[in-house]
Amino acid sequence: MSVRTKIFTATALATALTLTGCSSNETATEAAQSITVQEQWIKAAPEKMSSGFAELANTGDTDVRLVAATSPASARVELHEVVSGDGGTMTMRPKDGGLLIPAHGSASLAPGADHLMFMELAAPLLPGTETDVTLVFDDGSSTTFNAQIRDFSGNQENYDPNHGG
Ligand SMILES: [Cu+2]
Repeated sequence: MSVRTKIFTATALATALTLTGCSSNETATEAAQSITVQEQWIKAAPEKMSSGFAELANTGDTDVRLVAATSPASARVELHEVVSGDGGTMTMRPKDGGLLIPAHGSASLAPGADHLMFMELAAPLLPGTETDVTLVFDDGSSTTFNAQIRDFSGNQENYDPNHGG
C-alpha cells in the first residue's frame, strides 16, 4: 500500500466519523426530512382553480401534519377534503387541522379525496408542463418538489367557499 492510499483511507475514515458524530448530536429532526413525496401531479386547467395530488410517506418516528402549501402556479394553495353534500353531490372544502401523515405511514392526496387546491391560477396549467409545489409541515419545516401537469377529466367536485365562514 502506498503512502498516498493510506492518507486517503485515513481521511475517508475521519469524514465518516464526523458525519456519524453530527447526526447523533441532533436533538430534533425537521418534519420535512422525514417526508418523501411521490407520484405528484396537478390537473391541467385553463383558468381559475385546479387540484394537485401526491403520495406522502413519513419515514420518521413522529407523526407529521401537512398544514399549508404554496406554489408559483397560483396565488393561494389550500388543503381540501371532499364530503358528500346535499343530494349526494361531492363537495370540497378546506380541511381543518391539516393532513396527518402518521409515523412510518403514509397519506394520499387523490382525486375525490383530500387534495391540494390551487386557487387563483397565475396562468393556464398546460398538460406536459411542470411547476414547483412547497409543502409546509406543523413544525414550520417545508419541502419543495416539482409536479407535472396532466389532463384529467374525472372528479369535478363542487367547491363550497362558504365553509367555515
Ligand atoms: Cu378543492
